[in-house]
Amino acid sequence: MKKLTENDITPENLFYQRRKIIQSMGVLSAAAAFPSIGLSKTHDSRTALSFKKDKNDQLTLTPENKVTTYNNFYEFGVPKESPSHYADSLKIEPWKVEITGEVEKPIVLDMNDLLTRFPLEERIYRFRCVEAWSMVIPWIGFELNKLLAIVKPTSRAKFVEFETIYDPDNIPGQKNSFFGGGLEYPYREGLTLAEAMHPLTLLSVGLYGKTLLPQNGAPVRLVVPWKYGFKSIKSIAKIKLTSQMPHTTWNKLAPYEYGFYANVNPQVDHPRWSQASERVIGSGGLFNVKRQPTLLFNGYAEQVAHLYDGLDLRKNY
Ligand SMILES: Nc1nc2c(c(=O)[nH]1)N[C@H]1C(S)=C(S)[C@@H](COP(=O)(O)O)O[C@H]1N2
Ligand SMILES: [Mo]
Repeated sequence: MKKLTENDITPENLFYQRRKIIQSMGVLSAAAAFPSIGLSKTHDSRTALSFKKDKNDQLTLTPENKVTTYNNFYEFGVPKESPSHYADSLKIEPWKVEITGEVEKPIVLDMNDLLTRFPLEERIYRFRCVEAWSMVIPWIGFELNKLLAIVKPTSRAKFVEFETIYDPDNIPGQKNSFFGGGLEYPYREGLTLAEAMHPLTLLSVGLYGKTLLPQNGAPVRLVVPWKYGFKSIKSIAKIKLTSQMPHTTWNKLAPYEYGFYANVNPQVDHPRWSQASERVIGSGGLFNVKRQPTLLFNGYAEQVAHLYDGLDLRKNY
């Protein structure tokens, strides 16, 4: 998979180093070289949300400008800064999310439903990408189980499959496979029903007090804080309850590297790099981004370990 990732080729400190060198040449302005940094957006689609505050003050938040400019959203290009440049082309109005499959009451939610039907709450969660970097993000959303309670899964429902919007006319990576990192689109992810029902599993419609920017998966994305970030699928258009384990995008591309479970685990390395520690995005100075140990289940073991009783976490990576 992530055949070559930004992590392999452009560590963040190198990126800044590059930018400094270009600035110091005095020829190019930083804005010309890195439009996302030098130019603020001419318009900002975000609106303020009302929500119940998370009282958790144990974690140090990643600066908002990192959360919105250091992204993985391959539909809008592979380099970390690409989604913040290009994801504005995502058409989010009107938006519909279909919930179908093994349910008694299939429904379609529109934008208004997503923002008003379920009381919104803030959740300050650790976020750990499989590429060994991490953030702490104040998400806003509601528990997926609240939505599942409305559609009523049948007794045959064992898994939940998620699909990102498919709209190649407005999503460059879906039109051009090279731009889109060679993934098969639409992007798909999945959870077991028990994982989907867990109170930590969030459908997020915002972060830092406002609705999501497109690069973060507007208008609605999944957040599963104890799993690697690729499980947290963005810009969801379809949710389907199934009896069979769903095909998921990264697992299909490179099954040996990306499992269905993808639980954060410092003891199970990625075949091409260690998962024992992680770079803390936004920490330290330009040249000394902090590293910290990776935590089992990303620090949520107490809440989620029971979901995997009797499962070999090495085999089921
Ligand atoms: N549709 C879609 N969802 C996606 C991705 C993607 O490329 N396409 N990347 C995943 C990966 S690898 C990560 S780490 C997170 C990044 O979320 P963030 O950019 O909001 O931090 O989104 C996940 N969801
Ligand atoms: Mo990721």
